[in-house]
Amino acid sequence: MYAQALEDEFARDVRVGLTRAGQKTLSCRYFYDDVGSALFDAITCLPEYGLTRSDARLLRRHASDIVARVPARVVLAELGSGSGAKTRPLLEKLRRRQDVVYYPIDVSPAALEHCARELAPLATVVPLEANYLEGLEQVVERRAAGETLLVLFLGSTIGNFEPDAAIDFLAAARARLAPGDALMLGTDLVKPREQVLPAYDDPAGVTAAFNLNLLGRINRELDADFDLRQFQHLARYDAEAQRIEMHLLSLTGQTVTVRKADLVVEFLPGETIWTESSHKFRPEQIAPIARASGFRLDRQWIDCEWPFAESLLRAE
Ligand code: AVJ
Repeated sequence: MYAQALEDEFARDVRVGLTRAGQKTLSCRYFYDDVGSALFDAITCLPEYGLTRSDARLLRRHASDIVARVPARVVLAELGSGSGAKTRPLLEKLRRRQDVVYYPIDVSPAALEHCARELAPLATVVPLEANYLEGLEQVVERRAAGETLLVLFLGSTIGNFEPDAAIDFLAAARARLAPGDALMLGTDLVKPREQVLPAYDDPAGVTAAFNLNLLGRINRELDADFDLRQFQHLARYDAEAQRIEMHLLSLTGQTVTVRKADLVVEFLPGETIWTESSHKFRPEQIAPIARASGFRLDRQWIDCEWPFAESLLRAE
């Protein structure tokens, strides 16, 4: 999509989210500009945020096992590859068996460049700058006869979707695949509140900066005048809904103008903007999600240090 169309879409989403009756919202999709991506990388290094290390540990530990479960002549695609660091052990194992083609799919050109540079020695890297489903379509178009696809969807990004939307998304991915193709789904698991909450409310304030940067991005890209010092990061855990919620709390009554969204918006003191939900899963919830979206759960690997699951789903 062209830059202008992307900006229009951003402006539209901001207008809709901030004029909604009741709870104001902004989409977590917009966290990841250059500043936000750098802050997310910093989050993954925090001692409180075990998620990324757990994901990487599972893929490292079980790389041989995973590779043994996918047929020869597999092609790898990754939805939201970022720098591709977690994928390296899989490529290392696979290349002993076959030449590997790897399609990282990401909306960030910087991430794709980083990923291509890191992994080019291990595989033929074909970066696709696209959203997940568009990118997947491009991969499928390039598939040769006899090739199987292994799609990686790691990092518990699926947890950002509402439960129904998660199934819709996986079904849409499944619709682009053929029977026998596979999807590796990384999901953060339910864990004690004392373990999960600090991961989203770290004492150094990195997650707070990540959350507040969304307002900074709106200022920069949509010519707005949010005073970031008048908002506060808030993370809460809803155990029943199995999700972390992140909000931005308005510290005073204030009026904000977003010029490129034709918007003037009032905040009451104590009012919040809901910016992200991060759903957590129980291991036994994955098989029904897989079935509801046209897959079968083939195998699951779990890390107990930071409860997290990799689930290999097979397209039926
Ligand atoms: C990249 C979506 C997995 O939900 O844990 C990190 C994003 N938000 N800290 C998550 C995030 C706050 C992250 N995901």
